[in-house]
Amino acid sequence: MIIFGERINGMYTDIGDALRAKDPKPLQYWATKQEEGGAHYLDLNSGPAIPKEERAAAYEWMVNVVQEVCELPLVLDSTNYDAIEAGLKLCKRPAIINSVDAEPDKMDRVFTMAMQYNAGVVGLCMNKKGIPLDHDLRVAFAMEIVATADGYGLPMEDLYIDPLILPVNVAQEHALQVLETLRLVKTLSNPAPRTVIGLTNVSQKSPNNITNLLNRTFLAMAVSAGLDSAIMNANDDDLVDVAATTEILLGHKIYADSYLKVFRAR
Ligand code: THG
Repeated sequence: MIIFGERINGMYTDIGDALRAKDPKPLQYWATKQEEGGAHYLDLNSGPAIPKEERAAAYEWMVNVVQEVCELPLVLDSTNYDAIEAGLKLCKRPAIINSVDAEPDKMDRVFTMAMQYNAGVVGLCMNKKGIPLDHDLRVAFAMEIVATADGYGLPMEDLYIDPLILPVNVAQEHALQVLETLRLVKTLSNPAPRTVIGLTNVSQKSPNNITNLLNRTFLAMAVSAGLDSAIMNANDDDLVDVAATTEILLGHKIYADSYLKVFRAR
């Protein structure tokens, strides 16, 4: 399981305020804290905090302040590709572009950048018409992305297909379709692409007393279906423990009594 820490996102008020005030401290606090929690990558998303024309400069600033305190590689989470490219130029380690959908013009721009900067890519199972419910349509979008990535020479281990999980409180029927998509994506090519979800989406706007349970339960179900990585709360220790335990129970890692400690030391 590869953990992408989700917390440096302008939708959180402390990060949104820090982005507007150019205050590095909250970003640096969460960079270090997520690394301690078990994150392997840090997702950086300016969210709506920054107007479009200032996003490239904001991304340069975010990448620089995070890299001052933390060695983890970065996931640049934006639909503004000028902002992503500005960030990629500054990344010290190979980054991941999050994200592109199955639209040909966008894929051309993103896969060209990925090859130029040695970056990975998150490919979303949707197009300009939106997110389909049916797993067959999601998989068809995944196949277009896999074929295009392969045409550019991107290794499948650098492609992360995201079936797109939605909040269960308003889109309950999507969860099962996402699980089926994860299973089928692993049959599209050999080697198969990697898979990722924005796990916390599933519990968004559900009551506080059940959000952690939803996230932990869906993570276990999704890993069993073929999930390799998740943008998630790296500071929910029980959730990170679930991630470690799925690896043991699926036989991806060899059991030792100390497997939780081993997982966190990686
Ligand atoms: N796929 C891909 N990238 C993504 C997503 C995805 N990036 C963004 C998002 N989805 C993943 N990141 C988050 C971050 C926070 C929340 C959900 C997803 C979130 N947080 C709190 C909550 O549970 O309500 C509260 C935020 C607040 O305090 O305002 O919902 O799906 N490729």
